[in-house]
Amino acid sequence: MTPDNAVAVTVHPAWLPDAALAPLRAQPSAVLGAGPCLDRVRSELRSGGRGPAPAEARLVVAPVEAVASPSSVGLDALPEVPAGGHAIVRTADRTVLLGADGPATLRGLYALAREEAVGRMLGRDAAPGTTTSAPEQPLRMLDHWDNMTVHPVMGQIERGYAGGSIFYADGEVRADLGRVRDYARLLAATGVEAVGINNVNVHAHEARLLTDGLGDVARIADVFRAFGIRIFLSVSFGSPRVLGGLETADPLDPAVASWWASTADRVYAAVPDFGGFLIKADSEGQPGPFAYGRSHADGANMLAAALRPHGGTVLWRAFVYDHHQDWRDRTTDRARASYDHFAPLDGTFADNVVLQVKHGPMDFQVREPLSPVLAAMPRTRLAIELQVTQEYTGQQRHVCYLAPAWREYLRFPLDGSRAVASIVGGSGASSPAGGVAAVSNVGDDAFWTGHPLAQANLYAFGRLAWDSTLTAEHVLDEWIALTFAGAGLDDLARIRAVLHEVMDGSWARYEGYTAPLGVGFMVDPGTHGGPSVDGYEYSRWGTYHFADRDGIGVDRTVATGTGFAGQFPSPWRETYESVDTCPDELLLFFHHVPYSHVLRSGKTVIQHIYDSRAEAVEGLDGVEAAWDSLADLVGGAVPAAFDARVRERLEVQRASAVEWRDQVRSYFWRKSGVKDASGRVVY
Ligand code: GCV
Repeated sequence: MTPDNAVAVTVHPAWLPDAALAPLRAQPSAVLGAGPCLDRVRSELRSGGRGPAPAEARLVVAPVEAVASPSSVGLDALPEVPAGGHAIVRTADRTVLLGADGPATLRGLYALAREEAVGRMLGRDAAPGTTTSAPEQPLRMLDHWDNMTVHPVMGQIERGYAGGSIFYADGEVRADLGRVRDYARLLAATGVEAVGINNVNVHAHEARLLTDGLGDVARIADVFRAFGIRIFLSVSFGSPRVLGGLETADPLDPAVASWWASTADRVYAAVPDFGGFLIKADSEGQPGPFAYGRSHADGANMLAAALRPHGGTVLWRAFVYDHHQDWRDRTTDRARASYDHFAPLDGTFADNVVLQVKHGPMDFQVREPLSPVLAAMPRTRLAIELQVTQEYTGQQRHVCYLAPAWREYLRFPLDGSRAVASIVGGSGASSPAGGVAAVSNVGDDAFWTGHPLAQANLYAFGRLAWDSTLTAEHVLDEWIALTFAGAGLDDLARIRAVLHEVMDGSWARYEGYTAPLGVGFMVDPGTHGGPSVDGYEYSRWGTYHFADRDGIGVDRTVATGTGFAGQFPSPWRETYESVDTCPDELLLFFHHVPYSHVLRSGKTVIQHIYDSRAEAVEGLDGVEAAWDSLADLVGGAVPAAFDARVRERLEVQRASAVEWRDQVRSYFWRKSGVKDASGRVVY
């Protein structure tokens, strides 16, 4: 019989190969408690019921409520188990893992496997004693921009770079949800607890998941439930018209509210632990309350009322802006839009509404300031939205390990004192809790993420949502230790060194050869791949760099520009307002400066543009050489297919990076007429 967590041979096991669970499976274990997640614990441990009594087992795993007394699990006293988390007690002869509930116990089991793997890699034995772990964020969610059908422009997964959807094929929910089960398992091991299963751009066919498709939605929910993960549906605000035959979707119309209430009743009849609705309204063509002269709070609260009897949540996206701008009009600033729409609504959203705010004010660029909305709504539950799928960060063809970026965002003291992680997590002050959401990077590709190394981003998202104080390097160590758990220690040490060399600096490197100093975009408006320096310059989307013969950048100051800098609380509004204090990496986001402007690094803007594009590409030599140095491990510790895919992508990355370098350097030479002082070739 095939073990029920086995993956097809062609699918890479990512961070849960058998070898990662082997040390736990080798110990005589006892599992207490009942429920789908405890069944999963038993199946992970291969404990078929004939194991030792709990008091004699080497490993005891249980939700705390299932433990009758400390002595029944061989302990003198039971530890405090934090809400949503777990405690691990290690004595000389046993390990006892206690979870707050079934899902937390399962997550704890994966945490134990992780600790074993990292300890093995680093040669560190776990010390006796008690450790506890609790999630920093209540909401830890991955959003899928998956369509059921293949969209003529966007493909099946909007901004997806890893093949088709694991949920849908040929316009239907897949009959075989085996990949979904394996995915749920991977997510549970990172701490993710919620998944949005369809694109926020809700097309006509997918809209029906909410009604006709509920049986299939329930099948997906069943798969995730076994891993302690709730599901959400993206819904169209226009559903009462599109699906319900009403003439309006006006949130204040009683017939509309009643349609949503009875629809929610049917959803919960099919999926009792359904998470709620994720909604993109009045954004990029999606319907919303503005059409009826209503506010976003009116819209969100009406949906919240429909979900409230069932304990559901509305995740309302704050990504609202005018995408029909005129490039000639310098007064409209897309960066301002989200704050202008939402900050005045603080305190008016129902308590089962979470406002989901992209990390930056624009759109997941490789460098943006934090969104000031995150500091402007202390009486609203907020979630920061990150992007694991690499829409603007190399499309899973370039190595771009994003944990350093996410950690920077989550630890940034945006309201002057508290880190963003605390603001959204609701700790340390009166703000109510929201959490962290991100757009997934997974498809039906054999490596899940197209680029095998992009798996580390998916892993890191869950881990940083759990604990944003973890360093990016540590999270990478965890991913390496688990993913290569089957490697001998010497090989593992080499793999570890190489992957740090390839990945630690990859976000900075990607930024180095693409759009400079926070100015953003410079990509093709359709695919969002680059380079296309003027791709958006005369478009309607509000994303401009304003380069001319004298200078570049967007004046977003209060004094002379769009005023966006003034949306930040102190000290950031002053920091960004002044060209003297604005960090170099954000200079062109906030200021239009001459090419001769001297950065705090001591270089002029133009020389920085020239040098950093070239140096970033030169940095790829080291990356490629590092990967090459593992050649003798290929077919052994490094699977041949993994190596082949990485090599293929490194080649594509180099070609693309060279194109970025040469086009950006040539563009600015032609605009400015200023020579590159380094003497490198400019075309
Ligand atoms: C799902 C960007 C992307 C769109 C995406 C949108 C969003 O604009 O390019 O594909 O739509 O963000 O976040 O809603």
